[in-house]
Amino acid sequence: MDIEKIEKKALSELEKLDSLDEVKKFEKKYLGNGGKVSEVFKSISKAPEKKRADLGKKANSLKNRLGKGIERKQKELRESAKKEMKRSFDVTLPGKETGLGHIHPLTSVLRSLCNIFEGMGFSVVRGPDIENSWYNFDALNFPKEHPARDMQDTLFIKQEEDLPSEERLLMRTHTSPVQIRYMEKNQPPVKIVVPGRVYRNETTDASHEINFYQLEGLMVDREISVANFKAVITSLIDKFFTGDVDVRLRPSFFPFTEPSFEVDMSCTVCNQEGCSVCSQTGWIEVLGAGMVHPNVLKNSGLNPKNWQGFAFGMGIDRMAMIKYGIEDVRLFYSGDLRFLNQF
Ligand code: FA5
Repeated sequence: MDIEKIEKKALSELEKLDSLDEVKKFEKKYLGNGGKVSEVFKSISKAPEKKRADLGKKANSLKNRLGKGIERKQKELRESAKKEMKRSFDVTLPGKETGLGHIHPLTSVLRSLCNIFEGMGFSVVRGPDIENSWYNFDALNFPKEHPARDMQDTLFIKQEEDLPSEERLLMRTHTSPVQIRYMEKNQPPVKIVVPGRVYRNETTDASHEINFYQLEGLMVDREISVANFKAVITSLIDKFFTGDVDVRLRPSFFPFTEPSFEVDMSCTVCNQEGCSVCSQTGWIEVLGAGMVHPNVLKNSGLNPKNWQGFAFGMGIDRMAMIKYGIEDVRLFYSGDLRFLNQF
């Protein structure tokens, strides 16, 4: 075997390589197990005895020279890659700004309302978005024929089986079912707020969406009255709104409260001059409320002779609209960054 010839051929091959991957392959071909150099070593044993020492020296020097040649080539290729990088990067060019995400205005309103209630001793609890008719309607004292149960108002889930009406699944139309779920498992005194998304099958306009957010409130103890409700809501309004917002209470009706009322706040979009958000009235309805109906306490396993309380359901979107003077609730869900980036 002509070792010098092998070396000459190998070094000229190495010289032509122009990537680190190729150098790796070259190294395997010559210096790897079963490679050309190991063939040279194997051939020594077959040579005449007096030539073996000389061949051994030559084979070792071939191995060393190829090893050094490979190292030199790798260094050379790495340096030229670095030079190329420097040439193709202009470090003086201005950088591209990556847009930072931020909290959605509804999330931030919801969080700050929860914080205020927590400061007043309320706990924050949650319930499922998919409910059954028992928790959403029956347990809340809705009569069987109440129009809210209609397919036109409620989004029912398609189900294979023919289930009893209380077990029919639906997208919750309000956060009130969590009142029952909580009282079933927890004895009074109860002092909770429940943030969450609710769903309704209705026509949208400037102040109505088909899904929106509510914050349910429930306080049950031995002696709770409307005065406690008014104190809690007045304190919330003072803490949440920075500017002046007027509030009024109107008598209303909900099957799960008696007496019931609604709370309106002055329209900040038009300064009470009349606009599409307040339906030209100057007032925006923000929450429904009342004293918990005795049947609701019974359905939750509590004796209405021992316990009483107030409950309310606040429209988070409407609170956000009043706080920021937003003229259309649908903007919150539009995904329009020109709108969202203002917050
Ligand atoms: C209810 O949902 C009752 N569960 C509230 C309640 C709870 C009453 C506990 C008594 C005791 P109502 O449908 O009025 O009530 O909705 C409550 C609030 O949600 C409204 O005052 C309004 O602020 C908001 N809201 C109602 N419908 C929409 C809608 N389509 N889009 C945006 N906000 C809405």
